[in-house]
Amino acid sequence: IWEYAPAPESRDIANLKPNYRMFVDGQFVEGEGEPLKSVNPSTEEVLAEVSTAGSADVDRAVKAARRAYDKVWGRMPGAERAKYLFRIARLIQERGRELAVLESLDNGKPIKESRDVDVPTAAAHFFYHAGWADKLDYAGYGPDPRPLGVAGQVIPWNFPLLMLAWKIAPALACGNTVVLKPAETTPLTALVFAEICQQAGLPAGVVNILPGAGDVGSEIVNHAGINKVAFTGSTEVGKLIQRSLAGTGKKLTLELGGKAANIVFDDAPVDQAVEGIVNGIFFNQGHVCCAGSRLLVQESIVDEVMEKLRYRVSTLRIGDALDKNTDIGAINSKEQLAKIRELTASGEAEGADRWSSSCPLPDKGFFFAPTVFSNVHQAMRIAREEIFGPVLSVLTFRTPDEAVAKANNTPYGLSAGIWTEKGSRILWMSQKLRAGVVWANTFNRFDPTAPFGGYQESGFGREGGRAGLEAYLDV
Ligand code: TXE
Repeated sequence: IWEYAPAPESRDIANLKPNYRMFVDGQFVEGEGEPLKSVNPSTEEVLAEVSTAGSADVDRAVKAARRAYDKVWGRMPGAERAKYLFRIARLIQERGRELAVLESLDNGKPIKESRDVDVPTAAAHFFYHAGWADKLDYAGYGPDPRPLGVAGQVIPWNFPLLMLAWKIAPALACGNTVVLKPAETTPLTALVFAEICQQAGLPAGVVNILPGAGDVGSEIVNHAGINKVAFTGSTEVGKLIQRSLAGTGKKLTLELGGKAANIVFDDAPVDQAVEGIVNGIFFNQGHVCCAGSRLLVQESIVDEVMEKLRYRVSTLRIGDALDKNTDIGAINSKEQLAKIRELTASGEAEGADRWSSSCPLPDKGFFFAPTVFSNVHQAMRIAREEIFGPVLSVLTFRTPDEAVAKANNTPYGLSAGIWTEKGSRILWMSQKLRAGVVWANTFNRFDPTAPFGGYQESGFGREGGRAGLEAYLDV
């Protein structure tokens, strides 16, 4: 099944440079921190050295963002801001192939995903928010919206460019300026985005990009000059940030982990559901906060679903991210691979039945075969904890009430999926499920017009849609 002629995308398109510098006040500059090495997880080779920020750099960036806010961006008419956002959106499209190849090199995600999902959706976020910028000046929007000031934004490594777009586009549309830290394992597309800001003629200081590890993130969010913090990452760090901001008056939105239920009823078209299950958990190696990591199948069809699912998963191709045939790329880092191995070992130890695809794995790189656990109980760690990898836990249910109870039996609440032909059931379930987004007969659909965000320990605040703007406005 897996023999095919490799057709890799050329890495030359990424225009890789040996060194990348941080972006402060409209300039690329060396940081005072220890440079980090960004690694290609498909091959373990070092891609580039990246300078990182020290405390003085964070301070400089926040002050540059404040100046840009006070003197230019915060007082610019919305229609003018829109022009910059439209320009950025078009430049993301123009440089789309370069960004896609660079993203796949740095992150390990299959080129067909970075090309067809990450890059176009990032551009779509800028187009969408460009459309809002001038509407905010219109009295009909609502009670006198005002920007907040300087936003400190910290993003993870699973969708580096797309998470940047989710953060920067609404902030800029509303008239805020930004200091953003990309994740330490995936800083490269953020720095190409900084070039795009220069190309678009964005005034100096409106966007500042500071690579570095968690300590830099912590310095940014705790800097007194920051008015609003937006974080996407682990629940653990989200809670730390929430605690450290208590009493500061800073606005905060958190987009944290998840353990989504993907629920298949016995009236669902099984082949379509199987595609949705596969997409739900194996898209982006399962490095997705809203991944459908718990499959709940109605008991009467579990054998049929499992048979079709195993066959389908066994056809997925695992390999180099730049190979256009790759379905499942590399795990982003050695640390994440170790976490996935530890949690899957716990699943076996706790008595679940493990099945993994026998697709050969490349000799080098951080790879993990897609894995399905059956005979899973709700108390097991693999049913409760976010694995953030290509690992699915299958549970069963008999009635819709039982499905809701099991789906909601989690401290998280980011997303859920339902597969059924019954429209009334979709409406009923989507009211009962405690999740920020409920997909019906589809999964992992993202659109800038739709607010995205969690309940409970998945965080609070929304990104996208009108609700997403409100995170960057005072009214
Ligand atoms: O996350 P961290 P990690 C989950 C997923 C994964 C686990 C650990 O389960 O296995 O988290 O991943 C920055 N103050 N998610 O360790 O540490 C850090 O530098 C400020 C789900 O990579 O939360 C990076 O830029 N910032 C998630 C970002 O936070 C800090 C996506 C995320 O890293 C900081 C990623 C601090 N004290 C992981 N410490 C999702 N919701 O999609 C670290 N950072």
